[in-house]
Amino acid sequence: MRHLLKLGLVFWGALMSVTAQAGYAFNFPEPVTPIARETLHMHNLVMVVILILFFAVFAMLIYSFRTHRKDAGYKAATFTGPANRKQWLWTLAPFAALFVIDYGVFGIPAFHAVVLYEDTKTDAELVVKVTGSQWMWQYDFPAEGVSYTSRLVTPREQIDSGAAKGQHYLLEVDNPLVLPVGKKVRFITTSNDVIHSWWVPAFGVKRDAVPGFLREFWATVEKTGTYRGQCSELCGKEHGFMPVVVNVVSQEEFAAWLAGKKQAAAAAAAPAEASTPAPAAAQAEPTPATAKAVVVAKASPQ
Ligand SMILES: [Cu+2]
Repeated sequence: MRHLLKLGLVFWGALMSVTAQAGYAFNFPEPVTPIARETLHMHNLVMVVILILFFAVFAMLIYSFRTHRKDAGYKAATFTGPANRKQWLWTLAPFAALFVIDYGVFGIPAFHAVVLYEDTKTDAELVVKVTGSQWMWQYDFPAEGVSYTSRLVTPREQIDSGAAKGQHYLLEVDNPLVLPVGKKVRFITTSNDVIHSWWVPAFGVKRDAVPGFLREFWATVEKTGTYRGQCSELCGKEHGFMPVVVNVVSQEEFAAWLAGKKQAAAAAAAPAEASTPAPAAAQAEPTPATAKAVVVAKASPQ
């Protein structure tokens, strides 16, 4: 027993020193949306309750092993089911406790979190369509007529270990999604080819982008900043190369960015219209987007 205690103390000490050194490195990212906060709250609640149960059950087990030993003269009971009131109580009390914990302590907040997650429409101020493709994201602001793709920009040398890896290795894109702070954004997601999943851990939302279906989620980001995530549904050989980057900015900055995007879209459309009589010339000049796609395709390993 003394050895067991010593071993436990050593293990506990090691665990504490690791967590102390790492600070919050092992914790979840700071939640920045109501859903992320509620999810983290649920997780913490469940962890506390199951840890209490774990230690209580193990304490009882160890006590029973020690006290009811055969070499201590203990005789095993012969009954096979609850026979009197006391035994019925000991049988039903844990069942009742688990019932209350499952359906009350966990069930009510979990139900609330799910209802909150599904409420994509109430007071939504902006709609963003997110389309997954092998292997990039397309963002559309349908009401504003803005549409663009977002691709990985980490140089191939870093991926092939020919160069030192950058700070945001595999988590950097050419055109990040830009969102206004404090506004409820309704996301509609779908896919062009296989199932992808748009995931930003700090937002606490993740929903599969399924070809042929429109699925929804929402986020009200409460803090400006750059948030990074990844595709989280295995979608092919470059599944790990289609990150998500979201810049959350003030309402004014967002309006300015959106106006700039609209202007760029109008400018891109104008020469295309002018060159309609000569389509051969238009084909010969690749746009920056298609040129990049060719480079990416050539650089990817076979
Ligand atoms: Cu994907």
